[in-house]
This record gives sequence, C-alpha cells and structure tokens, in this order.
Amino acid sequence: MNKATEFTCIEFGQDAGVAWLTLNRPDKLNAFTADMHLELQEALSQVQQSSDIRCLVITGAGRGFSAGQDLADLDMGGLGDVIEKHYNPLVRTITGLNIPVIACVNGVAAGAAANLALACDIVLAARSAKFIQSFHQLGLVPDGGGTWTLPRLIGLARATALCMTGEPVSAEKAEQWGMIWRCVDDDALQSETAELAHRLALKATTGLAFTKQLLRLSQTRTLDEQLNLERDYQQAASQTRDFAEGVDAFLNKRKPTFTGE
Ligand code: T3D
Repeated sequence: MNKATEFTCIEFGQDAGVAWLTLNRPDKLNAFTADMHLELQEALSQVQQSSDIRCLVITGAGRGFSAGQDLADLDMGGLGDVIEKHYNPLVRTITGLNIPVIACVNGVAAGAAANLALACDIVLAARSAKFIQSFHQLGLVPDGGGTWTLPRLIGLARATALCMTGEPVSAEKAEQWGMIWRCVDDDALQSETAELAHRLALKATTGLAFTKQLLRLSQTRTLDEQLNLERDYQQAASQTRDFAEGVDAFLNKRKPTFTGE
C-alpha cells in the first residue's frame, strides 16, 4: 500500500488502482472533527486529481465505521455553516466522483456517518454493523443527504420511522430492505471489499462513471428525459477506448484490458 501524505485523523493509501480512505480516530469511534474534515477534503482532492485511482473504499479504524459528528467539537452557535463548509461538500464530492465508491462499514455508523456511507455507490457491511439515525436525540434533523437518500432506498414509511425513533438497523436488515448492497460475515468484510474494489478498478471506468451519473440523474427525471440522457451518454461511452477494447476482446474471445480511457 502506497501512502503519499501523512494524516492524523484519517489514513489514506492506494494499492493497484484502489484508494483506501480510513476514518482513524478509533478511541472516539472515528467521530468527525473539523480537522478530520480538512484531511478528508485533501484526500478526496488527491483522488479527483489521480488518473491511477479507479475505485475508492471508505472504512473506519477499530470497532466502528464512525459515530458521526464529534459532539465535543461542535459550534453551539449554529450548525448551518459547518454543514455548508464540511458535510455538504463531502457528500457532493463523493457522489460526484468519476469512479465507484465503496463504503466498507465495519461497525456502527451513526448520524452523518450513516448517511455518508449510504451516499456511496456500493455499501458492504459487516454482520455486526448497524446504521443509526441518531440526530433526533439531539433535536437535530438528519443531514449528510439522509433525507434524500433514505426514502429513495427504503421508502418514506421506513425512512420516517428510522429518523424519528433512531432505531438501529442491523446490517442484515439493511440488506433485506435494499438499504445496502450486501451484509457479509465480519471476518470476510475486508477481503470481500478488496476483491470487489479490485474487480471494479479493472473495469471500463468511464462507463461506470457515466452509469453512476445516469442513475443519480434518474432520481429527478421523467422516463422520456432519461431516455434522451441514455442516448447522449451512450454516444459518449461508445467513443471511449474501452468500448473499442471491449468489442475487440469479445470478438476475439479474449479477456479485455480496460484502461479507464
Ligand atoms: O457540526 C455539525 O454540523 C453537526 C452535524 C451533525 C451530524 C451528526 O452526525 S449528529 C449525530 C452525532 N452522533 C451521535 O449522536 C452518536 C453519539 N454516539 C452514540 O450514540 C454511541 O457512541 C454509539 C451508539 C454510536 C456507539 O455506542 P457504543 O456503546 O458502542 O460506544 P460508546 O461507548 O458510546 O463510544 C465509545 C467512545 O466514543 C466514547 O468515548 P470514551 O467515553 O470511551 O472516551 C464516546 O464518548 C465516544 N463517542 C462516541 N460517539 C461520539 C463520541 N465522542 C464524540 N462524539 C461522538 N459522536
């Protein structure tokens, strides 16, 4: 694993086209501080600028994914500025990245961290992990895009009850509900995530980026508008080098070598 920059609240490294970003304040269940947000911005900027990174994994150090905002590092004068400065750019950056982003949820994901995980493209969670919308116990509203993501993933009835009660959702139930992609045994989480990430990193990255954009755009488009978008994106996808490689590999009965271009 190649680690270029030294961070204190996160770990960031890359290995064979896959970047691993680990929230790293295990004593505080990886709760977000202002310093952690700054480091996340720097790491994500490196991901955006890299042409080698073709998949990003976000996970947590120790026994949890993250407990959300560090409640000892709050601006009690009002949280709107923190949301504007830190959480909203974080979610916008992750959902806008032109590579697949996997959340590897190794333990509890609470508050903004639960919604950060759910904003990723594919969520794998350890069987012991749970997702908690903990905002209600502080008199806050769900943030990190939770009020947008949750009803779309699990429907308004479940989303409303989860946000109002804060009832934890186990990884198994999250998979049953379609809230996440897959619940895996705790001791298999790391290897299954690595296997998936490396598989994705070898795919036609531009095609995956277009797919991600189309699926997200579909949330606010009519079928008619979406059909037009698919036409335009397919036109662009069919001009990539990877498209030519995929067709040639199929016709010549060989494995394709995609470069992401
Ligand atoms: O600034 C803004 O814009 C605000 C944005 C807000 C977005 C949000 O995320 S609001 C939601 C904030 N998060 C929470 O309310 C969750 C609080 N934590 C918990 O409810 C529990 O810790 C968990 C259910 C997540 C896990 O429980 P458990 O029993 O497994 O662990 P624990 O013993 O409670 O926590 C372990 C340590 O982490 C403990 O430290 P200590 O006492 O051993 O020194 C605990 O205080 C610390 N910790 C856990 N969560 C937070 C935290 N420290 C600071 N902030 C936390 N959120």
